[in-house]
Amino acid sequence: MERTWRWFGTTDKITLQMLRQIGVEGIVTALHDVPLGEVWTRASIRELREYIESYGMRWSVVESLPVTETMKYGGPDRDEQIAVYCQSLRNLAAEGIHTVCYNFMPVLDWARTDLLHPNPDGSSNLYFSYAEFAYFDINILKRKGAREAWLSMAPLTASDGSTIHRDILAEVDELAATMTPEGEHELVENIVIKTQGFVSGNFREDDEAPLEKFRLLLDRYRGIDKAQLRANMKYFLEAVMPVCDECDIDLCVHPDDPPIEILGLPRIVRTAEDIRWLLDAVDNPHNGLTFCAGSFSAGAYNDVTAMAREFASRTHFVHLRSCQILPNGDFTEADHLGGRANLVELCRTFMHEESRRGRSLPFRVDHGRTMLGDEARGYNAGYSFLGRMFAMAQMQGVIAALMNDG
Ligand code: DNO
Repeated sequence: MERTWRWFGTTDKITLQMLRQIGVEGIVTALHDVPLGEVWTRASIRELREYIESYGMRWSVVESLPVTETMKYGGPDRDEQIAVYCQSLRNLAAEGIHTVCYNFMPVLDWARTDLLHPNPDGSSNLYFSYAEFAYFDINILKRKGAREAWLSMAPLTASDGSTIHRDILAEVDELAATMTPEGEHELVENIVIKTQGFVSGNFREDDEAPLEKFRLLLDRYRGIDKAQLRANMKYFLEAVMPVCDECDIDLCVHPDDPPIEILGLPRIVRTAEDIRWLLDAVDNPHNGLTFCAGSFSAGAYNDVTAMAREFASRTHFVHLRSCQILPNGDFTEADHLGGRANLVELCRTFMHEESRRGRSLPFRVDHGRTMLGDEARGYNAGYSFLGRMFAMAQMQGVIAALMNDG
């Protein structure tokens, strides 16, 4: 499997010199400076590609070419935006880049409530707390109907399949009793700014009124239910597939992270049934999947090993990461050799797939612990250096052992 690493461009504190020393072969990146909705020009793609190549690596995967909100909710300018998207795809292919990751999550790209959740050993991990997320929704965002929605929320499922009985509203009220303005500020930073700002999403690190923007975006989805969002995704896929065919681009959707419905928004890339739907809706090998084991493993209803086996033939990019669901239903990111996703088994499955195809599949370790001083270096949330390097070495060992077994 091709060892790749997500790198955020020339301003990333983790440099290509560093990555070369630790054995990275391919780079996963995007033109992070291009504003949402604008064409990625051939010249800018070439410049970044040549920069990467000057360090002896290749630009293997684009993560992500952003699908703008209008394409997701079906706004009046969606065809215009699809044309921009197609042009960027053509330009990428012309520069030799043929694997493109994207997501179809409304408004929020990914969500966590705590970015430095302490582990007993002194390192830290990303964490998602239902109570804190509900607090953000009800007390900070003040979304209309939020309290009622959390009240009627379906019970959470534990890792062993049992039902978790939890009074989220009581927990929110308990949090409210001790919450400080700093605590609220931190939640907004974690949910909206620090996790979204660097992934070329809707929010920037210097956004002055992120909550206003958030509410406006949520508004755009009024009346968009699961069926409508699916229809919009199918429309998008049907429109871009001819370009993918013409340019041999593997487009691979990233699952919803976490795989739950949040903020009253439909999320349609969460479960095996969703993936089956989207691969069948436009049955073309170029319409593929980014198999993000971390996102899938955060949902107790997802059997990650079975999903890998079922969808390997349509997987074009693999994210190796594993989550642990806690007894109260919250989840945290586990060690890469632990948690719900059996990454050893997943490597075996994808290595079989590689032999079947006769070409290698790019993988990257997704996220990693923050450890041994990573926390003081100002890396992007979840994208530490030492923690990710440690995880990559673990995965490299697993892959070497499997290769040895034949
Ligand atoms: C977060 C990432 C996501 C992912 C995009 C893909 O760490 O997994 O930002 O890159 O959703 O489009």
